[in-house]
Amino acid sequence: MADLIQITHEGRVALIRLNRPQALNALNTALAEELTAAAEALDADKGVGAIVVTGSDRAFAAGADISEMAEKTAEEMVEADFFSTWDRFAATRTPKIAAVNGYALGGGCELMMMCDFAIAGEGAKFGQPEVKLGVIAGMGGTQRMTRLIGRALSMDLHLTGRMMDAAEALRAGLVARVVPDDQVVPEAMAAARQIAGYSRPATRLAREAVMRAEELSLAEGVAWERRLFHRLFGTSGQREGMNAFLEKRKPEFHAD
Ligand code: CO8
Repeated sequence: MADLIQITHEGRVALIRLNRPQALNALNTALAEELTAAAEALDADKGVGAIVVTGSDRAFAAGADISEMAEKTAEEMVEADFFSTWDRFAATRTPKIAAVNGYALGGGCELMMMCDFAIAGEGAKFGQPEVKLGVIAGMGGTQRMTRLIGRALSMDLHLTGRMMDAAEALRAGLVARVVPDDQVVPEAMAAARQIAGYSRPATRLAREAVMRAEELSLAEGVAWERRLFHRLFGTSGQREGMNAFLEKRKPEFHAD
């Protein structure tokens, strides 16, 4: 059987490509496990500073695999804690960029939202169409989308199942950038190279601090951020970054 994902490395950036094109990269259990194991291994590798996750030209991912789920019973779903693998993917700390062409629907849109930000092609389409299947989002969509784009639009997408185009997704804040379709992966790789060129603790803690904004009150979040800021003064990245600025030279960060 062909690998369900392909991983290539370019310097300190890893590119993960979902590889079930015949099923529009529908996310079955095997793919979830392979992708999560790969992300965890890359997360533990100090030589990797950023990860790009992408699909094919036609689909980032058209959702959880409906053929795998269709016959399952509630007992089986509870017993397997179906979809819990994705919590491990979301918990990886390396900055992750979703590079999205084509459909990002259901679980595909949810996988995109588990990444730290998304760069989409002009032809990309987004949605949470689970309601059309008699279910609801199950990989965090109702929660992450509502935090990202607000209740009104999130309700609209979850209740009508309609698709949102790239221009609307950009306006809504669902994606960070929209570029021509053939520029999606190059743009995401360039952003990933930029991130991977910085001090690894700085990018990890920046990510952690921003994520905390979704969980904490403003006062708690500001205090959390300040503690992380203080902690970075124990890293070689802080010394190198600030000294390089004062010495008017380009910083050389190490994976510390
Ligand atoms: N699962 C399985 N197979 C899929 C999926 C999917 N999500 N999406 C597409 N495919 C397959 C099709 O069955 C088809 O296979 P085949 O060639 O063998 O017939 C192939 O991919 C190509 O798809 P289409 O022929 O349909 O291509 P079109 O260009 O005509 O349409 C669409 C593209 C609009 C993307 C269409 O495929 C579609 O609507 N797909 C389903 C989208 C969807 O509903 N996604 C949500 C899935 S549910 C989910 O993600 C979370 C569920 C939460 C459950 C909670 C449980 C705990």
